[in-house]
Amino acid sequence: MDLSYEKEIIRYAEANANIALVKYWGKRDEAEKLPYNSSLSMTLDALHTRTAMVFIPEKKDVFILNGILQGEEETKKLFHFLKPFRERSGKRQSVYVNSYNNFPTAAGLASSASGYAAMAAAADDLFQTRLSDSELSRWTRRGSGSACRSLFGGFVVWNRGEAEADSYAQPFASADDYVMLILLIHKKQKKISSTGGMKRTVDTSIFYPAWVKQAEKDFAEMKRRIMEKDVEGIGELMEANCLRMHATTMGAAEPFTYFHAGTFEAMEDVRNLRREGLKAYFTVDAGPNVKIFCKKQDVDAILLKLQGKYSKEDILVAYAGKGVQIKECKNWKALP
Ligand code: 2P0
Repeated sequence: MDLSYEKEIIRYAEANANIALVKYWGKRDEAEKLPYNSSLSMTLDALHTRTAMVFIPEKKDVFILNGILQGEEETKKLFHFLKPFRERSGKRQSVYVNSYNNFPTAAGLASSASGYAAMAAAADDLFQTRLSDSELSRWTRRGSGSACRSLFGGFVVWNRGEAEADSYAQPFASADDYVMLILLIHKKQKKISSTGGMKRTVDTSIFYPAWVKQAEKDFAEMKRRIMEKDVEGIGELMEANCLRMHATTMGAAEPFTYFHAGTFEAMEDVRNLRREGLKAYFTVDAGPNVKIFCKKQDVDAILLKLQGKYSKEDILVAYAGKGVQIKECKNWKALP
């Protein structure tokens, strides 16, 4: 594949991943990706996707992800995602998209969140659609639900909304006092995608109605605790909400779990940190890795304890990230 289009890249969009403290789990509308419940996340500076997009004189779009030319299925998804940008702008040219993540793809580290957020911002910039924040979030949501939250920095809320038009994310509060540590338990691609796992849960889990009912309460309560800067309250509710989400998968037909043995062990390690007086709390997404939430001032003490058991390379330290940004570059290949 001729990658000479790389030379034409002078701008790109950079979006951070986000980790939910109150999870998005289940869609009431698959095509529009409308959730059953509202969710709340923290945007993380350490994990990002960079996406560059330029017009090309080809018949079809070209999509390169992490240096690998994507096949028909992924390119079709991209084409579908870009449709509204083309319709709104009237610009029909094909595009060359070059995108990469600075972290493992599809291992429960929210690669689709930063991926689609960067894609939407790059498209908005290239097609000059100049969407409002809420509209950009709605269009991003159609790519991947959690991505609509990655457009913004700090703590972000995604209100489920009553209809398509009011289901989008908004910045909620600063998360500058907090840190999310990411313990890499397993870096390989997961067996059950979050989209697939969510659908199986919605369709078959006997626990799903209870999840929906409780998640909306958790969402309201989490907002209160964040405003009160109550780290223990935030952490305890974050853990409970995470375990409630994962419980739904075990009530599905057929039952499944994203947890590995190492996930359980890491959760217990976090509880042990608390027994030793440190305020550390876990959450787990649609993959085996464990994220640990704490205050900035406690991060060194927590790292010291964790490093007795986990290697340095397996612990990422993420501070509050910013919202999506458009950046200029002279040499795409030379970017760090
Ligand atoms: C979240 N997850 O709130 C939850 C918690 C995983 C567990 O959002 O089908 O990739 O593309 O809308 O956004 C992952 O699901 O799913 C996710 P789609 P998405 O972060």
